This record gives sequence, structure tokens and C-alpha cells, in this order.
Amino acid sequence: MGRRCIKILLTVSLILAVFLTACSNTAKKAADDAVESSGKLTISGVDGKDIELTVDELKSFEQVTKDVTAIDSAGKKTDYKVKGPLFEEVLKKYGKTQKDLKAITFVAGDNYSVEVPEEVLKNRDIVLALEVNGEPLDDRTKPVRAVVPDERAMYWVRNLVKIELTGSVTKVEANRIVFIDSVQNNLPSEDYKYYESTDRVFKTGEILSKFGTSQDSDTITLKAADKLTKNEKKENFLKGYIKFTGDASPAFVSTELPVGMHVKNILWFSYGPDVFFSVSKGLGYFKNTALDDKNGIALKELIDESGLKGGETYTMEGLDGYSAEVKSEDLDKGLVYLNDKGDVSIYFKDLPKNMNIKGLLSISCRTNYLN
Ligand SMILES: Nc1nc2c(c(=O)[nH]1)N[C@H]1C(S)=C(S)[C@@H](COP(=O)(O)O)O[C@H]1N2
Ligand SMILES: [Mo]
Repeated sequence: MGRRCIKILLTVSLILAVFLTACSNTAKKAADDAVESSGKLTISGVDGKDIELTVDELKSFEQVTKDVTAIDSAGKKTDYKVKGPLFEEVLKKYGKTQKDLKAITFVAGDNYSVEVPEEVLKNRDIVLALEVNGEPLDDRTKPVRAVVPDERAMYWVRNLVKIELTGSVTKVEANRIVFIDSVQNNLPSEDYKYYESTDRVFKTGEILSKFGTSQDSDTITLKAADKLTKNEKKENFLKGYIKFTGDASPAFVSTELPVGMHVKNILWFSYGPDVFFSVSKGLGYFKNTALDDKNGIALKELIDESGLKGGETYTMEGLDGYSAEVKSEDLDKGLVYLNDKGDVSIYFKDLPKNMNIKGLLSISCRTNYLN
């Protein structure tokens, strides 16, 4: 073998060595990618079908990069740089736009879920983030993190595995207010460990079945004193309790759902035509109204907040079954307050005393009374 031959052999083995290293790197990278891309995102209800997208498929859409700030319920801010396709781009492929959707629900692998309402879909971008701060998503967060810039972190769902394109949320008109403060002591209650304290709770199913008039809606709407309004699936709501003593009460809590799905400081929640209202929360929410020697919530404000409209007369009912009626033109003479025993009470200025009720259970109106 000549010198020249050895040189060729060396060159060939060098090329081979480089080639082999490259090969094994490619193999390793492919393996990594397989792990990273293992998750799938399902979009359900696309013209009645479910669509499954792998992370690789999501990467084939145009990728956007955004600097975003998350704000949690405590007002804490965190900055991120996120990268991934826009939900709108993905929908476009199936001939849809988020602007036409009434609501969607993000569902995570850890059972967290949240409905994204129409106003958010109309006004905000939704990034299906595949990278945060230049890094692939961690185990708790992959395959996708939903990011909705300028909306609360409640919508920034980690471990996003499904997006349901829910049909229209049929809104039933409210026609009855039931006071949570009045029913809480008339429902079976139990102890509930809430962080450091032990508070009292009743089952959500109890209040709906005992005091609700209709059972056929599949959504509950909750409004908190910080103005957060959210819809929850009945199925999830029934997994929990209303905590009516201690911090943040009334609160929707559940040991079966992630804490992010709890709702603190409930002003009201509605189910079908019934609005379950907290007077104790309302006292801090509305400006104080004074009527003669009493302080509380103007009846008109309470009725407007609850969305009861169009009634000619409103029927007030006490826990003891006593009832009285008030005409709509007299609503501004009424005051709802808690008396010295903590009972929900109603008082009218310059109207017959038999309209004043202690232990007020409900106020209902009949719409289309004349039709
Ligand atoms: N999968 C999943 N995503 C989730 C939650 C959760 O419990 N599970 N909590 C949500 C809520 S309520 C908030 S405030 C933020 C918290 O985001 P962080 O963990 O990045 O601070 O994530 C949201 N996304
Ligand atoms: Mo949260």
C-alpha cells in the first residue's frame, strides 16, 4: 500500500466518522423531537368532527412570537416571551374564525377547564404556545399552553389537550332571586378544610335541587365581587360546594377540581332562571344606601344586577312562606339589608308595613305577564 493509498483510506474513514456522528445526532434529535411532540391537541366540534393535531402539525402553521404579561387573580404580573401558531390560523384551515364562535372551552390534562367567552374571542389573539422564553414547554405545561394576551391567567391553560368549539350558550332570562344568606342555614352543611381554617360548606347540588326551579340548563354562570364573570359546566359545578363561612366566602370550592377553578367572593351565581345572590357580598359591592334608619342595598340595584326585567309586579317570599307583592314603580322605595340577627330583610319607605319582610328567601317576577 502506497502513501497515497493510506491518505485516501484516512480521508475516507474521516468522512465516514463525520457521517456516522451526523447520523447518530440526527437519530438522537429525532428521538428528542418524538418526546417533545408526543402530545396531541384535539379540537372538537369542528362541523361535528374532532380534529387531532400533533405538535409537529401545529409547528407547520405560521409561528408568531409575542411578549406577554400574565396577571393572576391576586394581581401578580409575570412577563413571558411565547412562540407558537395563532388559534385563528389553525381555525382558518378548517374554514372557521374565532370571531364567529359563541364560546370555546379549553380542557387540560389535569382536569382544569375554562370557558372562553364570546367577547374574548372577538377581541383577543389566542396563541397556542409551543415555546416559552425560548425553551420547549416543561412536563407540566406541554403539549400546548394557551396564551391570551391582556386577559387574566385563568385563560392561560397549561397542558392544553382539547379545545371544544361549544355551540351557543343559551341564555335563559332570569326571573327569580334566591338569597344564599337565607338558605345556607337551611341546607345540610359540613366542615371543609380551607388552607389553615375549617369552614362550613353545603353541596352545590343541594341548593340547585332544593331552591332551583329548573334543572335542564347545563351551564352555571358565576359572578365574583371583583367583577369576574365565568360560566362553569354543571357537571363540574356539581363536583363542589359553596363555602359560606370564613375567608373569601361565599366561594365555590371542590376537592376534585384544580384550585384555579374555585371562585372566591361570589356575588351571585345563576342556573337557568334562578339567580342565587349573596347579600353579605353585595353590601360591599354596591354603594351603601340609607333609607330612614336602615342601611343596605337599593332594591332597584339588586334587581338590575340580577337581570330581572320587565316584571309588572315582583313577589317577595319569606322563609316562613309569607309573601307580599311590590309593583315595579315602587322598586326604588325598597332596601335589602341584614338585620341585627343577620337575617336578610326588606324594607320599603312610605309603603304599607306588611311589605317589610324579615327572613327574605326570594324575589321573583313574571315576565310577559300580559301575554
Ligand atoms: N392545566 C392548568 N392550567 C392552568 C391552571 C391549572 O390549574 N391547570 N390554572 C390557571 C390559573 S387559574 C392561573 S392563575 C394560571 C397560573 O399560571 P402560572 O402557573 O404560570 O402562574 O394558570 C392557569 N392555567
Ligand atoms: Mo388563577
